[in-house]
Amino acid sequence: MSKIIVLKLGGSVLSNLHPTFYSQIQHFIHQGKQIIVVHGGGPNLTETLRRLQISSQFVDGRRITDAHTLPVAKMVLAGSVNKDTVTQFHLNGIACIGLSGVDLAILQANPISSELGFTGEINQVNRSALITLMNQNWVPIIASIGVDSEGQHYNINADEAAMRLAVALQADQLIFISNTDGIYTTDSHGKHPIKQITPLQIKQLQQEKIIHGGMIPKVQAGVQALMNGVNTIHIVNGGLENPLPDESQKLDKGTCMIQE
Ligand code: X2W
Repeated sequence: MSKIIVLKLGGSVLSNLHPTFYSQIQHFIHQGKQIIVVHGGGPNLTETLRRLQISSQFVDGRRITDAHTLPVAKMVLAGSVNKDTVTQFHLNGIACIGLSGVDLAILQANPISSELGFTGEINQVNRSALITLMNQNWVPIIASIGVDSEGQHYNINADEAAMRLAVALQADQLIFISNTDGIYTTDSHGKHPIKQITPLQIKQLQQEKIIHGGMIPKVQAGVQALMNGVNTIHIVNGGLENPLPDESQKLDKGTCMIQE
């Protein structure tokens, strides 16, 4: 079985990760596991665009990336967010290397539709580059910017990028780390987190609009990863103590597992 764990770090949780997150990663590395991080940065990007008076528009959780938005996406995601993330890992004693999907053409992409502009989807992953980096015991920390054969860059939803990497590497685990307790239903008694969910239940909750907005690419990516050979998929709250599931606590608080 593969010993690769792909972590997707949502932009909303980057500055809010529980300190035990880093000790868990160190523990995994000690156990001989190989870690790859894909990070988002959507909220930082939206805020920077707002300051530049460029509006943000989304279709089903994916940003429409026009010619004004693309250079800002590269600047924020591959620039400040990537470097800030690398620094946090470094300060917590984890050897890592910050890259975007453009470097070594790790994320090869094409446009999704004319409506979404320079928003891309990944059609190929440079696996051998990632394996070479991981064999150096470096954790690759990747910003979700892709490139095509003509050199055009694309903004890629980071949940989708993490899923593609996990599938390409046939990872053992794919863990989406955000600032919410996975998926939950709400009624007059409050919030009810869902601990385990199947692709069929996800479809139903999407139809009922209980799963909506930014959760859509996340659960779709989770289902696709599951269908394409990734062993376990989790959605966890990175602000909680020991947020990453290990063998004994796969269904703990703040954790949602997507299962067949
Ligand atoms: C995302 C990339 C960043 C991202 C965006 O522009 O916001 C698309 O939607 P979070 O923090 O994980 O949401 N790209 C195409 O996914 O960030």
